[in-house]
This record gives sequence, structure tokens and C-alpha cells, in this order.
Amino acid sequence: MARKKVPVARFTVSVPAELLRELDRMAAEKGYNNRSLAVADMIRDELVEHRQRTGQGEIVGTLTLVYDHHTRHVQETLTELQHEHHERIISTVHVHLDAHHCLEVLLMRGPAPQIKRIADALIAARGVKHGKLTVTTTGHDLPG
Ligand code: NI
Repeated sequence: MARKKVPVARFTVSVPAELLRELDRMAAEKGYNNRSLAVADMIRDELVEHRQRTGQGEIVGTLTLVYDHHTRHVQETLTELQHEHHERIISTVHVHLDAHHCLEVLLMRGPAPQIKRIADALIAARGVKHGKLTVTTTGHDLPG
């Protein structure tokens, strides 16, 4: 990912030698040219996770739902919830996986606690076999 030139800070971290070897191995496997880039991405990932858990700020999330559309009222329930929160759900994709199962992906944007509440309600709907919210940043609150 292309990044703007930002001021850098150096710091020293002491970790077990084997842990550092594993970090370097993983960074190489993931295609990083150097350890610093890998560690910076790990820090960003942790910051996003932390803000999702604790913050009140705006987040962007992808909610993936798999459900059996033959389950009574599941589609009505999911549609009603989505209309209720239309200002937070910015796009949806629906795929008919097979004769029974539907895959729905919802892109959501809004305050973290609200996005989590909406996602929880959709995942808890009867007929939903699996649901998972993946959260990322809007890009404004993350340095580098
Ligand atoms: Ni379907």
C-alpha cells in the first residue's frame, strides 16, 4: 500500500530471540521488505481492534451473514432490521449459495457501539447460521 512520507520514530524493544526470528519469518512470508513495515502494520491492526472494543468513534465494518432462507421469517427480520438502520448500512451484496443458503455482506459505517449493536441484532436473528463483523478504520484516525 502506498503511504505518504510521515515522520518516523525509532524505539528499542526487547523480546525473546526466538520470537524475533518468528516475526522475521512471518514478515518475509507476508512479503514485507523489512521488519519495521511489518511491525507498523501489526500496531495499526491492534489499534483498530482496540478502538473497536473500547472506542466511541466512527468505524467502517463488514458484516457477513449466512442463513437458510427457508427458516420462517428470517428474511423479513433481516430486511426490517436493515431498513431500521438504513443510515448505517451503506451497501449490501446478496448471493444465493445453494437451494437453501444465502450469503449477505453488509457494509456499515457509524459510531462503533452502534455498529456493533446492529451487527449483534442481525447475527442473533433466528435462521442466521453464522455471522461475523470485521471492523476497519475510516482511515482518518490512523497515522501513517
Ligand atoms: Ni438468497
